[in-house]
Amino acid sequence: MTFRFTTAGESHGRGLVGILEGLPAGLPVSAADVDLELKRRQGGYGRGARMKIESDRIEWLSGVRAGETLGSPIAMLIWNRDWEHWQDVMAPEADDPKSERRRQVTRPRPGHADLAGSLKYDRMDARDILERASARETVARVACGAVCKKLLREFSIEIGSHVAELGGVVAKVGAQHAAPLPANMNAVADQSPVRCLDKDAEAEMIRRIDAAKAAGDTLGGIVEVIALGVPVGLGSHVSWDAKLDGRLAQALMSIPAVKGVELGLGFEAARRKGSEVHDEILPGFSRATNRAGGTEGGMTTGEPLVVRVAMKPISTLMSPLKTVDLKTGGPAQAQSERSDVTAVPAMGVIAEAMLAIVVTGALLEKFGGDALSELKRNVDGYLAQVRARTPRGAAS
Ligand code: EPS
Repeated sequence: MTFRFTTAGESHGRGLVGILEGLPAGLPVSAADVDLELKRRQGGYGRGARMKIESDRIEWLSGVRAGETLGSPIAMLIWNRDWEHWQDVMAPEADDPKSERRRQVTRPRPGHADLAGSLKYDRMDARDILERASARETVARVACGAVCKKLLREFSIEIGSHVAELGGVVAKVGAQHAAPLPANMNAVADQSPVRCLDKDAEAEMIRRIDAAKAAGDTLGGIVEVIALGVPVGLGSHVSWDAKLDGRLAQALMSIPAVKGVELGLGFEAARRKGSEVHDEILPGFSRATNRAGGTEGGMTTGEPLVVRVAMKPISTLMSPLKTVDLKTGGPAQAQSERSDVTAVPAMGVIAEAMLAIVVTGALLEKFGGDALSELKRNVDGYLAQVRARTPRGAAS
């Protein structure tokens, strides 16, 4: 069964749906496991009033029975509480031709999907675009990612993230800094209002969020996402679309407002000599360093996957930029709907989900199995084969 996932739903519509197909039967999973991740995504200093309205939880629609997956498509539903206030605006039924729908958006926001989407889909009301382009959709991604994380945990693969930069403030903790990452990274990061592991940087980030809010502006940042325990050999060098680094870049770049994805040293590798970039191979096939960020030739190396994800500032500005009105064609100020000042802390949780989904896809592709027991046997057999290659007398 091919592994795939998709989502459906609009920001102020009835709700969101996440569908995962191709997971093995017999994986223990509960709504509480998923809701925990949804709660993490809702947090973060700099979020707007919407997060006070929502309290995201899933309802299983299919694919799980008696606390275990069935191997059939897993569908999860998350209701939008805010829909109560938007029922008439979002109603699927046609309006009385004499009345105009409320809350139309005709002044597209620079940086949002509003303008390109309205032209492409031939819409006069950009709400037809922005409702789906909204990052609210990421709730369903995080739900799917939470189930994937459960599967990965069965193989001791753990995924975490922290905010490495926000509003131009750089945290001095992370894979590229001397200060090591804590073993329980998420537990520590989740204690911080901005999910930052550097207390001094955290205080400055909060100051900058407050200042941006006061100025009607928004802030972006960079998150570092890390997967520990990933076995060597996921993905492949043989074809462009099999390469795991490419698949990670695509998945992470698809998160709303993400503009850059780096693996390991990323762009910095282009500035260094080869001797200062590549990770020397030690007896036992371990590495002296992990500057590659856990992939070589489109395959995992067995070292941690380290991905940095850059998010631009949110495009809804309370002090709006210039635009053109879709109806009149004349100059205007962009629409300023209620929004967040920054969603960088939440983006880390979303990036974890996307990383979990990609690694799950690669794991299932390599090892297959209709039941978790079968998948485990397949993984164990492969790991034994790799261990048998370790030269005699080498460190294990
Ligand atoms: C978003 C705008 C805001 C955010 C929303 C994403 O929503 P609203 O317009 O309802 O205030 O809060 O994010 C979420 C609702 C969420 O769950 O993350 C946008 O335009 O992208």
